[in-house]
Amino acid sequence: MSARIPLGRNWGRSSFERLEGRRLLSVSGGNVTAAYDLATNTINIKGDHRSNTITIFQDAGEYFLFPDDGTTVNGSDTFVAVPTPGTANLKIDMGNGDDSLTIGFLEADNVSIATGNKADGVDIFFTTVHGDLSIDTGNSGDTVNLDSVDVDGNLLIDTGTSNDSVTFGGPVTVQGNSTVNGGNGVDALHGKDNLVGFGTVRFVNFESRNVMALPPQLIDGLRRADI
Ligand SMILES: [Ca+2]
Ligand SMILES: [Ca+2]
Ligand SMILES: [Ca+2]
Repeated sequence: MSARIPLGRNWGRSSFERLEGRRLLSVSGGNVTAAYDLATNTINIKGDHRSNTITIFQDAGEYFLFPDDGTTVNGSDTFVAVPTPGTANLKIDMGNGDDSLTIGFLEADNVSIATGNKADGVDIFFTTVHGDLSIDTGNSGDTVNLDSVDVDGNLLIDTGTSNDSVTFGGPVTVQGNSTVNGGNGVDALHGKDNLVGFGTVRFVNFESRNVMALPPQLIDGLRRADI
């Protein structure tokens, strides 16, 4: 299948899905749309109410979106390539459902991620964000894992209600300010020593964490109750 799948087209999935009853009964799968907006230099990626699974990476000036577990991207069950003039903003809204988003081996400007209700997983590795990286996983027990990530702007992670887990599995460097908020629930923070922030670093609302000695520059901004 050609990698040059037109973006934003309606591929008539609804009629196809009526023929394939299993998809109607299953909450996994669904379709994710990806469309590049030149005016804002943004790739808008939108999931639906089902449990969508996609992986995004970059190669040779194109962003690639790979669906898995029955999910499609712009109707394709293989992959979609999104060519852009240079590094682009990624605006990702996975919608409700138990979504799984993996981002790796890419460079982007601002990256904003929302995963909505239900239990979601967000994994980001070997990625450089030239602007801000914001991750909002909404309600339910969500998992966020960052490993080998550089952020030139600010980092904002908010895992919302229910019992969530945030892991800095490898080095994460943030030039701006970092706020990692577990929200309501009993939230776990792992590997916080892997986060090196040159601005203020705040870990808030985490009830369990693998406590490591914080470098003095990371103390600034920490609320006493959160240490
Ligand atoms: Ca979804
Ligand atoms: Ca969620
Ligand atoms: Ca929480």
